Amino acid sequence: MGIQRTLAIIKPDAVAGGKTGKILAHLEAAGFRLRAMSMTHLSEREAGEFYAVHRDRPFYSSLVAFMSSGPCIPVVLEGEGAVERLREVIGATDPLEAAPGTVRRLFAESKERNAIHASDSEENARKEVEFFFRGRDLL
Ligand code: 3AN
Repeated sequence: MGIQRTLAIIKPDAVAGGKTGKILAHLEAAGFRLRAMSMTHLSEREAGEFYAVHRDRPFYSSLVAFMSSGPCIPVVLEGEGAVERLREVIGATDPLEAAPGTVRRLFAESKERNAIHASDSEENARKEVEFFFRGRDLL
């Protein structure tokens, strides 16, 4: 599988709840290396574009409102098989279903306000890294 890069976003619920440091520590302890990080407040248009694949889902407008409700922290993480590994480390979408010790089980409030996003494929990881970072911001 080799070394991969993937995108995580510490979502507005976790940033506002003062959980950023703990989540980053958790990711570093899980073996990921940080390659880029920023803090940004997505507009509704940007959040809608980022989640465009979910446009037809019933939770889309609520998700877009939540993701543009406050600052979030996109980070690029690198490591062996990083895409799949990060999905394991964050846990299931719903924190009630997420395995013990996963980021969502530890830090998420609900299925929507679920603390962290992670790319779900190598192709989406590339697109999502590009959405937030380019050029010299990516180390
Ligand atoms: P994941 O983030 O685990 O890949 P997706 O891609 O199915 O989950 O959903 C994207 C985001 O949409 C989730 N992170 C969550 O914030 C929100 N979401 C997913 N399903 C629901 C739902 N049934 N109700 C409310 N929000 C949801």
